[in-house]
Amino acid sequence: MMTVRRIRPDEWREVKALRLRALADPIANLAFLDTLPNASAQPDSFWQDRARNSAEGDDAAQFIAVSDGGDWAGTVTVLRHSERSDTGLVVGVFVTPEHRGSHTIEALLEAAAQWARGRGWTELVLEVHVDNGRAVAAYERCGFTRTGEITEHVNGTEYVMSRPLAAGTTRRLLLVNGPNLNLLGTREPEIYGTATLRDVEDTVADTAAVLGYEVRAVQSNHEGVLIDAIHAARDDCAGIVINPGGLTHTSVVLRDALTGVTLPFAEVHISDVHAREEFRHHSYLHDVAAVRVIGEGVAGYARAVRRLIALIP
Ligand code: CA2
Repeated sequence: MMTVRRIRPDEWREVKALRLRALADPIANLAFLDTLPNASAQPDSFWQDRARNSAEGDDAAQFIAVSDGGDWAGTVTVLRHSERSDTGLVVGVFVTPEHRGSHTIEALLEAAAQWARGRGWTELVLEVHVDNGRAVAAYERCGFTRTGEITEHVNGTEYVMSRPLAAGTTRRLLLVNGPNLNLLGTREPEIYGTATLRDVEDTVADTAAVLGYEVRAVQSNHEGVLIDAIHAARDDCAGIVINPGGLTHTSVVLRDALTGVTLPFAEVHISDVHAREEFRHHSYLHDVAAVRVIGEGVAGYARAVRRLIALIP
């Protein structure tokens, strides 16, 4: 299994290592306008700036595929096109030889497409060397077609390929926080940490946005309000991330609502419920949740979002 995510600003060493690997690769280096000696000579500040911009910027995003073993299997970067404001330019595509042919490129380009769509862009374009038939075939599998244009670069002739990004396809998740979670960050920091509900909602929205999803967030201390929000999700959401709070251990009604709407959902608990009182060990959702993240603090919400989205077709 491969996880695709945007890079983090502090990952400049890994960004550099993967880039140098790409430039050293005899096939992949056809694709790059840079050279290994030039990239190797760049100071740390170059890689630090590059990682920061593509981790946090609105005009650039670098995605990586991370294998189960934790190694970086591939990367794709999307930049705002310098001449067409509604277009993303895909650059820096590289998959390590050991991960080629395992749908890594599809997953990376899908993440890039979703991010670009989230920016309101309507098209992705890229350039691919005419001698790189394998890459042309991979891009075609990912929905790119040749536009008929060709460009000339120092490393030879390239085809221009483009892929439309259908409008109005931004997908949405419902984030549900149950009773008492409005108190997050104000009490019991030794159990729940210091992040507030607002922090949780922001983290979930940011994580989902990278993958092209919007989030509608609801918190309520009233079971019926939560049930109504879950029912409404049927109309416009692709999945649900829920921390049901104490209702986890008591509510058949909540379970019925979640199974009734037939959306995949992720059950999140900030604390390690299994290490706490006996009555917290049982969850009415444990056998129907598509994803469960327990005891990873507030960061567990972001992981739940990524795992849930990976399951949505
Ligand atoms: O660990 C979790 O996320 C829980 O779902 C939180 C629930 C608890 O009943 C579950 O057993 C585990 C409680 C949420 C109450 O949140 C508070 C946060 C700060 C201060 C007081 C309550």
